[in-house]
Amino acid sequence: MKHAQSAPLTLYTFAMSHYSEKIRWTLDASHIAFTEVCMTPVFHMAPALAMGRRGQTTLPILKTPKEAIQDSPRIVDWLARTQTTFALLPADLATEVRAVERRFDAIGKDVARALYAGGFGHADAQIRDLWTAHASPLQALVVRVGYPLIRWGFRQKLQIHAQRTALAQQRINEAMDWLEERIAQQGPNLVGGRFTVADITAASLLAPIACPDEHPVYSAASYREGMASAMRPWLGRPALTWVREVYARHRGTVGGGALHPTALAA
Ligand SMILES: N[C@@H](CCC(=O)N[C@@H](CS)C(=O)NCC(=O)O)C(=O)O
Repeated sequence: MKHAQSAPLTLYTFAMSHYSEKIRWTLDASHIAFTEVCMTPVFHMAPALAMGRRGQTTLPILKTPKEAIQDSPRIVDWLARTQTTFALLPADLATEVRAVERRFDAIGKDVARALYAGGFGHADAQIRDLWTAHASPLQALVVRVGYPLIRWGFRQKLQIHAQRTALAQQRINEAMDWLEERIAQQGPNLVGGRFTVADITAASLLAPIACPDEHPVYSAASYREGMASAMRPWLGRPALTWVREVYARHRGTVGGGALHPTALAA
């Protein structure tokens, strides 16, 4: 049975994660109150495993009074099932919306891969700052001292090497090609002339490259400068203009209460 939001929800995220932004935005756009807990890489693993109970360490995780839901499409399922104010997955468009959601979820790791591949080495200071922006003093010390090792771990996990990074670029290009063709045919909403989870997913997953002004992390000067060379292959793409326009039109206030843009703006 659907019910209006009454009990508190907690969203566990990384501030800079595009999958986290997808759910943060979905909650904001649905006027569902939540508290955000921004986690620190490495230190997120044990809590994510314990909460998710799926043998996975990914964020976002949405904690409700009854359960913890890991994986953004599963969170969307839960919102659709339970929340009366959730109107971003109209029944008559659901199949198509979910297909577009899957299409852009599928390039999330490629976006991370491409950005870290370009950022590691010459934007390490910015990446260290991002990884420690919400850390306790002890966590920050561990991440700063252990940065070379953690970076190595990221390289292994995301398979950051020339061949895989080239494939990531190609897959991002294909997603942008699809998006540009779609908006040329259908106008600014990707499905059914309405703002849906399809638009939120595509815009969120490409936001780390589009750097919309409304996003507290991607709008920071240090982020934009640090990632500039990694983002260069897509400079001027209409798909990124679309992302910025969707943010300007629909993003509104960023909720959750845990993002501290000033900490990242230097
Ligand atoms: N399928 C997942 C993917 C989420 C994901 O890959 N999250 C990344 C951050 S952008 C993450 O948590 N990485 C750390 C880890 O895997 O331990 C979803 O849609 O929520």
